[in-house]
Amino acid sequence: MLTRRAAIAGLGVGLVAPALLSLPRRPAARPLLTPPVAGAPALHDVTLEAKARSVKLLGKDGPESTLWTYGDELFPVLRLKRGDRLRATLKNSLGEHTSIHWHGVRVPNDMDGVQYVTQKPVEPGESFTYDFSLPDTGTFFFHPHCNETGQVGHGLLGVVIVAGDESEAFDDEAVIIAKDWRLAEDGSFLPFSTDSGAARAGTFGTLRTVNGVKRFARKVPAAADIRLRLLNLDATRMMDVGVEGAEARIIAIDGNPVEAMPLDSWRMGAASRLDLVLRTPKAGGKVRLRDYFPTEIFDLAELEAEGPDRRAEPFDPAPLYASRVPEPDLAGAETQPFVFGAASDAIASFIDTLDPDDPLSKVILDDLCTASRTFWAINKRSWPNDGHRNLPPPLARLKSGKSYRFTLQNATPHPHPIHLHGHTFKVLGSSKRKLPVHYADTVLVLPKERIEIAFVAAAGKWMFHCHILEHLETGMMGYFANA
Ligand SMILES: [Cu+2]
Repeated sequence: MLTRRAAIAGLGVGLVAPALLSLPRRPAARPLLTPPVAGAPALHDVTLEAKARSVKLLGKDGPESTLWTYGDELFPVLRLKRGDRLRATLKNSLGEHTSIHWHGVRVPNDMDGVQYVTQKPVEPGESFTYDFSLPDTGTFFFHPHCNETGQVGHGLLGVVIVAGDESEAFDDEAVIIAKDWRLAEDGSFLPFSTDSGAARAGTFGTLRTVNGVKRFARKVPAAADIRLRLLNLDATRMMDVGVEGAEARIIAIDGNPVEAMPLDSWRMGAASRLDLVLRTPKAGGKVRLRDYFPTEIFDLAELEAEGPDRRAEPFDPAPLYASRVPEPDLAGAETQPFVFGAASDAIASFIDTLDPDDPLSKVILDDLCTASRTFWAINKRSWPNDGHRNLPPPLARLKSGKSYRFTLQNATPHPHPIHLHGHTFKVLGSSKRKLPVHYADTVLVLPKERIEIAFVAAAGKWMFHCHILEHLETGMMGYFANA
């Protein structure tokens, strides 16, 4: 059993120090390239049927578990190009209402998939068609937005890959989806949420998987530059990701290209994505993608090189094309503070600003969209539980097209991955860590940490919440109403 400490110590003594002496100087990061004009957009028509399906997650001799999936596949991957149009029909064959939220995709507000807030719930037997264009390249995902612990906990997740960021093609690509499951030994699901978990760091799964298997292994071409698209789609887990057996660079965060930077280790909260490129070893060599966060290191992937060498030149991946996310005006931005904390008595004193007939008010009468208890708050306001009559007013009303600078302050002893719908924000820095300036849609805010982000507001009602699913269900969620 190798611990993180032993592995790092081993690396320090055995590998890193002597190797450094002989390594050529690291070339300066090459800047991102200006994206070309997108080609003619293609139309992608897909049907995503949300339905129950039996899968042997506990091994092929183990019991069956009843998962909920989009179609016949666990975690379907939709591949499109920047500028393409996606027309995705959600067909609900479950016994409860659902929707699809396109995490990280800058969609029009009415395509954002939040029940009651941006659309009517898609009831059992009903369908709903999402229709929008993909403005940005990157690695994204999709999931429902009510009863998230239950629906995502059962497996309702899919991936959207928007191509068009590579100025030179890599030799291979692997999609790596990390997600744990709350399974009993007989294959049935354990309760997805517990009071002790929801009020602390979250309720963890009992089975850790990547792409639905306990040990994910794959063959890759030898001496090749391969791209890994890693998605942390767990409801709770935080990971410290690193690579052993190959030189690796981070090339995108939450799908947004960055100037290639060496991967030492990168911390990923729930809902975060990381794109890496690495140079594989010669045939027979192995590369491990590892999570150093748990006491016992977990291997997310084992990649074994095979076949003839693909490349002889030194490892220096071509820069990606830059994203086209609107650049916030930092000098002219309005600053707003947001404190993520425990629920307080303030939840009892909501001002009912919404008309009870407003569709938004219906959200709290629906027990799929609210929990029965409240532990968390944003700026002392909690997303209501089902004991409240009305929704709280929005956290703020922003002006579309205007730049905002938010400070995100974590006043709890637990990390919170904070997600803003419909926007890609610029992470400017942290009060505790050296973070590169980068674009993201979800940012991990550690205990006692303050993170600054900036973005240009878009029109509509946009959710703002922690992506530890139990936290959003027990109060750590709000919304912006932007005109
Ligand atoms: Cu949280």
